[in-house]
Amino acid sequence: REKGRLMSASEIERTLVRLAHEIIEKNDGADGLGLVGIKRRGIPLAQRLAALISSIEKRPVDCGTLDISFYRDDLSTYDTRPVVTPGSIGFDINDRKIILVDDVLYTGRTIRAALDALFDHGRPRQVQLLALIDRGHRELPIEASFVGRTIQTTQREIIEVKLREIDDDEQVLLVER
Ligand code: 3GP
Ligand code: 5GP
Ligand code: MG
Repeated sequence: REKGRLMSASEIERTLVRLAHEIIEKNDGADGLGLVGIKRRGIPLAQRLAALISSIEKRPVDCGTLDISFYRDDLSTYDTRPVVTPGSIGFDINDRKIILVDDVLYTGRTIRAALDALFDHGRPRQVQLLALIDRGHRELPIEASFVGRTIQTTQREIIEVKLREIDDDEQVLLVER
């Protein structure tokens, strides 16, 4: 059941522009930077941010992806951890400043798993975290370096993130389970 709209398409766009500037400000430019989007909706967000940073700084910005669905430590049905698909990140992360990008930050378990998967690919110099929405309810000591919106939610609420690349629609909704 829909309870309201949290962000419109233009609000998402403006927030991404602001986040791109924050990333550049915190990192003194785009030198050594690499973005990594976490499957599904983190991927188009990372690609848009990389394009924004690239046009602001007038230089290419690496952008890769991670599929961490098999890495979640709460999925006990998987008794072995799968090997990471080689080349999913697509650039050398060694000594780079990596920004993990996800749409919604919740318990933090996905990010913990993403860090595991990331370090299977190499040794970044630093890892930062960006979430479009922080909905609270962390179960691990993980916080985002860059946040689009902080939304206090109940456990029964869900943030529905719709992005044009995946959903043919673009907005953020608050939904009751
Ligand atoms: P995403 O992969 O595009 O980010 O976790 C898989 C998908 O399920 C996520 O999409 C997310 O949109 C959706 N989802 C919505 N609410 C929840 C939730 O409370 N927990 C999890 N794990 N996923 C959720
Ligand atoms: P975690 O609980 O590990 O922080 O989040 C698990 C995954 O589900 C992450 O990819 C996160 O983006 C997604 N997720 C968790 N809660 C929500 C939510 O309310 N809405 C959406 N769209 N994704 C969510
Ligand atoms: Mg997500």
